[in-house]
Amino acid sequence: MKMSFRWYGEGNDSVTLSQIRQIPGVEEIVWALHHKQPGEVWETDEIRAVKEQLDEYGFGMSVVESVNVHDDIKTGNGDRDRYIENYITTLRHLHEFGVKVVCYNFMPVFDWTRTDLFHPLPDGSTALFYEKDRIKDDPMEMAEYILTECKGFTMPGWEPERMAGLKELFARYADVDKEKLWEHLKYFLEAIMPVCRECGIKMAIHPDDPPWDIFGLPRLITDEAAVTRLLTMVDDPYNCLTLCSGSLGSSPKNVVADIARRHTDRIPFAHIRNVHRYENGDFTEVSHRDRDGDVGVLDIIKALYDNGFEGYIRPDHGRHIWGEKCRPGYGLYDRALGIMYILGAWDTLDKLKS
Ligand code: DNO
Repeated sequence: MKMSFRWYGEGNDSVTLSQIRQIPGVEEIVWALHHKQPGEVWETDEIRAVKEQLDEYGFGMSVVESVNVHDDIKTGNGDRDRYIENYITTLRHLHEFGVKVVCYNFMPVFDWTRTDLFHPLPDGSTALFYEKDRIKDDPMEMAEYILTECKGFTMPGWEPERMAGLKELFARYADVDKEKLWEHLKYFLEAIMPVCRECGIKMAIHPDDPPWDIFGLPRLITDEAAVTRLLTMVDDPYNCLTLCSGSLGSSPKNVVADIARRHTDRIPFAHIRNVHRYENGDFTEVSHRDRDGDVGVLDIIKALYDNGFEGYIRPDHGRHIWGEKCRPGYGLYDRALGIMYILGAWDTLDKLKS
């Protein structure tokens, strides 16, 4: 297992590489070119600039999160073949710099969705929160809230340029039902797999977050059956899953440790975080500690460990603690605590084995 940490890039993150270097055990930075729009080619000089920054601190750059998929590919129309060609060119460029895993998503219109980015917790910290009933309302209102709350930091999937065209985007998905979306995902994966094989890059889809349909938009990667469908529909070792404990674990029907155990060989990357679920379907994010939430953090770590997981792990969203001002969910302090928790569990399992 290799421990990693997500970083949004110079000038685009409240956390610095020198701070990350002081967290024990971090070997890799999970990165992206966040200024790129979906469908644009990532040029080698842009990738090289990131490499030079990471080299200075001795970090690897094996995992990219995300190379976003253009809406024409998801809706299966317009210029999808041209955008797939661009995606392939980006994969080839990433390969030149040793990238091994690309985490991406196939969620229509929105990436992850929450209704409150700074929800107070009883311990005085704040965390991301999802209130089911608010998602029935107007998506425009939600987009405006997210953009205001992000205060200058662009959230992946919620870029102001995309949100400005939200109505048109919704219209483009009007006739894309779940089955069509599956077909479009298959088309995309089949088109890129030969290049992934050639370049040794695993495409690790991120589960839909939350794992159910929102605002009438279909969502695919929501449970064990969907994961199995994805992995068998394009049965290629380079077609993989990012195991996101919090995304899958916010639905009570998912036992994430079982999914981890069954599919370890197709999981090159894991996001570990914890969620407390309420009876009515709301959920709040909590600390990484197993007993603070409901996703079964320790069972998940043990499942991966027992199956000889050799991929990358990163702590996922943390709470905002000690007054830290940061991107929602992506501060330094609670994610660093998360790393120590995950490494504590992993090292203990190692010790018990020897
Ligand atoms: C949320 C993240 C997601 C993820 C994308 C991958 O915090 O886990 O935004 O990066 O869905 O494309």
